[in-house]
Amino acid sequence: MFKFLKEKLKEAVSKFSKKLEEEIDEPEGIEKKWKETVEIKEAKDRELKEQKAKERKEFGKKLKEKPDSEEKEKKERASEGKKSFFDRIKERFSIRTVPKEEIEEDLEKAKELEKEIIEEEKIEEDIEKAIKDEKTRKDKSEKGIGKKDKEFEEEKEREEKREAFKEKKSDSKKTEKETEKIKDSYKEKVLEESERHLSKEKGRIVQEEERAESKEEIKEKTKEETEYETQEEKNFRGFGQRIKDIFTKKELTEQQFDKLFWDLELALLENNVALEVVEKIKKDLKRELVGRKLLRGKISQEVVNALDKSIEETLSVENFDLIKIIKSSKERPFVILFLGINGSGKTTTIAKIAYALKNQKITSVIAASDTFRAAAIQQLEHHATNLDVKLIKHDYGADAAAVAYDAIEYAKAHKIDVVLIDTAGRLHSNRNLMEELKKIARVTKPNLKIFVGEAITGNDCVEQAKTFNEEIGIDGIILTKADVDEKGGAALSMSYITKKPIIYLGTGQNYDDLEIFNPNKTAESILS
Ligand SMILES: Nc1nc2c(ncn2[C@@H]2O[C@H](COP(=O)(O)OP(=O)(O)O)[C@@H](O)[C@H]2O)c(=O)[nH]1
Ligand SMILES: [Mg+2]
Repeated sequence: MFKFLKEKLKEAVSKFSKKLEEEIDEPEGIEKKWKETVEIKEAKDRELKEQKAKERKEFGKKLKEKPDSEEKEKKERASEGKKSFFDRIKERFSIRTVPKEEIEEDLEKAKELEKEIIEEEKIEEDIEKAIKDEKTRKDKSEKGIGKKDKEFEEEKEREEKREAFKEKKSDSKKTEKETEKIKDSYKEKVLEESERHLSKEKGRIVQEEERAESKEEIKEKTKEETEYETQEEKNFRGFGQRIKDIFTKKELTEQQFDKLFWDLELALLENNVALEVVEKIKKDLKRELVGRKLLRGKISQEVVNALDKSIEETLSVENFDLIKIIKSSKERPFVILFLGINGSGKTTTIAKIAYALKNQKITSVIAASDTFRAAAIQQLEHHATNLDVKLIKHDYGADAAAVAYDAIEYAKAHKIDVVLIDTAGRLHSNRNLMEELKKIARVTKPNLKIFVGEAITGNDCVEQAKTFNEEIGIDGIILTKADVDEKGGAALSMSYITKKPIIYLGTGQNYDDLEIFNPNKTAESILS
């Protein structure tokens, strides 16, 4: 069952999905547009990267201008700050710029100078002493003349000493001047160095200020750039998504859908799916697919999902389990009337049900109400004997309703649970036979009226069920010959059109070839 429908549907769905994709996708166009978009984005990225790299390089260069031991110097500056500026300069100068030898030389000179000054003081002392001595001598000579020559010689000697001292003193003055000169140049050097240091320091401060400013500038710029970047990114993403949406998620119009649905429609019709059901499926798919943004590559799945849902709906008429209903019913005997055209499988199906009831320990009696054909009675007799089930029969041509009535009476008398009434097949267009069926129904007041139809007749079967339902009223359907029906359209359409459940599927000519019909499983098996 459903073999052809399944194959055809699969084929049609894939064809339909492919066409849908083509219709809404225009692959080349998208690819080209998408490529262009990506190229623009890549170029923009590159430009931004280069700009960033340049900024980084400049920033790095500026940073490099900083002294290596910036921290150390800062600390030094802090401690130095406590000292006076000039002292600091002097200290730096003496430490850093005057060579050791020069200082030692200066010290040596200063020592010599000191020595000379001490000596000079000593000579001055001597002179003062000599002057004093002279005075004393003069006083003495006034007192005594004999010592005159000796004193004269002494005087001469002193005179010589004085001259030598004078010479030495001028020498010493010369040295003093030189020292002064050295001292001056020393002072000059200090001043010069301090000046230089001062300007250097000033320069460094200016530089540092500049650096801080540029740092701030770069920081500001980077921030700006990042902000710009994010906005740019956002814009691009929005743009990209929009493009993608336009080309991969396109809405399918109703006209497009109608044009494309044709393959699917044909597949359904060819497989005996009733026109009404085809229309319903079309409507469902349209609702699911038209006007919705469909995603590229997911169309086939969306179509399958929509079809699956529609088919499940088509089959979803409240189902019932015959055996359970009989078991739970207090009505005894429980009367079931079987209806359907000639050769649909009523007699065979009745035998199958009697067998199933027997297996459930439910007793039954069969009413041979098909008095229209002689062979029908014999056929039932054969089954009844096989199954060891009571058969109530009248002669060929007898009143069908009377046979059914007898069967019910028999069941009542023998406490038999179920009465199964076979009827003569008749075309649904045959008025007289329909009237006879109505009479049987009136007389027997069946608990259930079951339509038996051949699955393979497809739409005909659906039409018959419709008519029987309208004329007599049916409670459920048994579809026979499902084992030879490869299309499955009737099974799909029957319940949707009659609003009656399919109770069983006849799947062969043996007594146990009767399957409970499961709508969900069927929907699954059609689309799996
Ligand atoms: N393959 C197959 N044949 C069936 C099935 N049910 C009935 N038949 C055959 O269909 C023919 C007609 O069946 P019958 O019960 O006489 O139909 P009736 O005229 O409605 O009583 C018989 O040859 C049956 O064996 C079924 O489920 N599968
Ligand atoms: Mg029959």
